[in-house]
Amino acid sequence: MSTDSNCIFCKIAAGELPSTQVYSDEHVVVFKDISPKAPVHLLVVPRIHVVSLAELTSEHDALMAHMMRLLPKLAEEQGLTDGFRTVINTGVGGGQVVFHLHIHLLGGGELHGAGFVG
Ligand code: DGP
Repeated sequence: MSTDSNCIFCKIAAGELPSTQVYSDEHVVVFKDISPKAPVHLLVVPRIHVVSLAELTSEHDALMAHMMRLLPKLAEEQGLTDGFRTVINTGVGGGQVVFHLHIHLLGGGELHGAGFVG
């Protein structure tokens, strides 16, 4: 599997760094964001190292479909019965800080608009 030994999310996925994990399977790990922006704030992270949406190829199609279909299941498990927000930051201009593709899953509070600050 393609991983990056300098990547914090690769280390979390490998269990080399701690996280509060809520789900894992052979393709992804899901853990609580260290700096939550809502009562529920999870990060859905592929085990393979992909930098961002901009680096995806057709090789990743099944993985991305898996991640997308997992989101509503996770939301339901977290009690987000009336909806949830997903965010993918891409590149510096998109506010990405950790350069390993991840989907934020947020909910449980008052979320309005698109949350754009700028
Ligand atoms: P982004 O801007 O999309 O790259 O967001 C990265 C998120 O990752 C940010 O909300 C904080 C979170 N984060 C960064 N380092 C860690 C960590 O070591 N553990 C956990 N659980 N979350 C982290």
